[in-house]
Amino acid sequence: MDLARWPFVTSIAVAEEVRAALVEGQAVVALESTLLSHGLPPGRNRKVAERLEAVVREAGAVPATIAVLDGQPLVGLNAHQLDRVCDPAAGLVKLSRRDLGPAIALGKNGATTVASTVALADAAGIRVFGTGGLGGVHFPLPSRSASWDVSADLDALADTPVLVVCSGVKSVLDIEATLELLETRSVPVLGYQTDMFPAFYLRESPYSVPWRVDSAEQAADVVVAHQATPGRSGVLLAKPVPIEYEMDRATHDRLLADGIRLLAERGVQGRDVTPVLLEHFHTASEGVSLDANEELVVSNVTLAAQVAVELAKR
Ligand code: PSU
Ligand code: MN
Repeated sequence: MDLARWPFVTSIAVAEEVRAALVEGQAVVALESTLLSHGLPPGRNRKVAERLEAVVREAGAVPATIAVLDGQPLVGLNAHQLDRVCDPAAGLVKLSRRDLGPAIALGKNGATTVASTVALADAAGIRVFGTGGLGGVHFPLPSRSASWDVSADLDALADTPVLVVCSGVKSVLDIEATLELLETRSVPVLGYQTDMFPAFYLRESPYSVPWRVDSAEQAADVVVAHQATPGRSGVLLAKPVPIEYEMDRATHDRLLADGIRLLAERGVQGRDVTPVLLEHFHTASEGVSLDANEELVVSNVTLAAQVAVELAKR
């Protein structure tokens, strides 16, 4: 036990079912709460929360949705806690990893991003996490030569030995720079049944993945082998949105251009960028992007559960 981390670990409330599965060495999949509270509209988010937990169970694993409620980090939520996460009236703050301390100390309600979910999952002993899209490197503002808006999700992957299953990064990001940074930080990037890195609503970005796997077994093999190499980085497994839900590229590019203009006009910055952009897509596409978002998360979480089941056998 790393004594320096002990106070943090004991402050986390792990749900009984999750704790039992971890003790028995059974498969557990961590799920984030930001995509529910800040990425999907009220009502719809609660249904998605339930669907995600259901697909994890169908695959033979235990779901652990992660959030902070009343200053308490929770790993595994009951129905009432999921209600609160999905209720806009509960006023959940979007918490990156750096926000965990303040939220705990000040007794806040918060939704965890990839970065903070991965940190809490790791502290609880969970090795697999499924989500929609990873944060990444934003394009620089016109006033700057380089971007300083780089998601903490990348740092979390760089120093947390967790498998993250997602559909790449949102197309508003600088995908090329994001992939470069993942290389610098020694995070292996695997394409699931694809040679191209996906772009969230679209199945392909113009960039190839360094490695490809074609089954959950192969992905589990890579995780085990990677964790035996020096360092504490995680693994990124990228699975494209299911083909029948991929957005039309022309529509996508138009909405993206409008979205970027909207962000500039409204002066949206920092942690509000992603939620505002997702909202714009969902409204302007009349729900087409919402369906795509839901289906890609469900498909990623299903794959995460399959890999977790494989890992539990080893
Ligand atoms: N995937 C989704 N919807 C989301 C997100 C991911 O389908 O809302 C969230 C995740 O929580 C991710 C965050 O960590 O977007 C990235 O935010 P930022 O770019 O501010 O780091
Ligand atoms: Mn950011």
